[in-house]
Amino acid sequence: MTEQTAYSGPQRIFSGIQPTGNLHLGNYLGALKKFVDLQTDGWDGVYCVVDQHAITMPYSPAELPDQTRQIAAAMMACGLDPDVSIIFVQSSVRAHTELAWVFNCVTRMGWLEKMTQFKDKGGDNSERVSVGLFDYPVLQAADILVYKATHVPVGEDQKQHLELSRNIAARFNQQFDVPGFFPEPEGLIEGPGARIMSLKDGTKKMSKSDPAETSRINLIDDADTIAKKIKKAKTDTLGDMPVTVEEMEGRPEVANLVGIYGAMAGLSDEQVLAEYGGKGFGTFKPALAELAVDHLSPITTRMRELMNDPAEIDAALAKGAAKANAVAEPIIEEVRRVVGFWQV
Ligand code: AQP
Repeated sequence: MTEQTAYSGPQRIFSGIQPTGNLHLGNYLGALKKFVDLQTDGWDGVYCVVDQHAITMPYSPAELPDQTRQIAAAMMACGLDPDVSIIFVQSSVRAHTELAWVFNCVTRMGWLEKMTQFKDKGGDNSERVSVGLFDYPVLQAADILVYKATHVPVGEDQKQHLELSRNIAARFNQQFDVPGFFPEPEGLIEGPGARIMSLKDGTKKMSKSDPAETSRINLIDDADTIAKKIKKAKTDTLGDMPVTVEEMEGRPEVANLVGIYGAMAGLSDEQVLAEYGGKGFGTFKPALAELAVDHLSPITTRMRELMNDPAEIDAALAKGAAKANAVAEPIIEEVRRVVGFWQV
């Protein structure tokens, strides 16, 4: 076996978002906002609406195209520029599923059996959920590696899946004796907004699939709705706002609201508490609502404009698919050769 050599190709970002419902503040702060910051910093970025992941759970085929458009609209409304970054839909680049099959034959069952998201989503019903849901992290590894992406901005919930992608890359390189062929992608997870929690339960992540609408702020909520949801957000009966970060310990709902404020204002928890520590929630919540509305309303407005002009979104996605295919095709071609597939 040849000695381990590290990947030495170009650095590239990949990240994806599922078209499975309304995007929320967690998706925005944990993912979309980071994408835009990275674009501003000059990173080469590939951003994907992962419709093939969306069909791993029950869904409506009739609604999927519009939901896909809505995620693309959100990406563009947040500031991703289709002329700078690659924005496209997963199913329009066939190389993702082709590489996923190769990775299925590299991945060990035991690795997937450890994935907590499958356990959470499958619940006690794991006998009845789709094989696709179980296999989802392998497709996710293919999504990233078919572009030889080196960095993946995601929320903390995706940490385990990213580790799996690293293991798959390393195993492929070793099994086929192609050191450094695939990079072992690194997460860009840390930072404010990595884990935004439900407004109703500070121990549960904010999620599209939570049946309680009041648990999340959606990117398409109007100003009134945002203010009402923040007003109703759960706090606790331990009195006013904590004065120090230590005092937030054991107050998950309050810590979440402070974190949301900080992530949007670009402030640390300490800085937020320096301003609001010791004050009542009657002061803090309206300030948070105002900040959220100021921050989100330009995005919401632009998203609505784009949704009213689907042709603009579709044209951007078509351009993105062509650019994504141009990157992925030579890589999948190399994979075909490495694994010994018949050359036509
Ligand atoms: N609560 C969160 N805090 C920070 N980041 C989050 N992300 C999701 N929830 C939070 C990040 O958003 C990106 C897109 O996620 P996704 O739509 O592909 O799937 P998800 O993580 O499964 O999102 P949801 O809302 O939790 O959907 P459901 O309810 O369908 O499972 C990812 O980078 C994710 O980390």
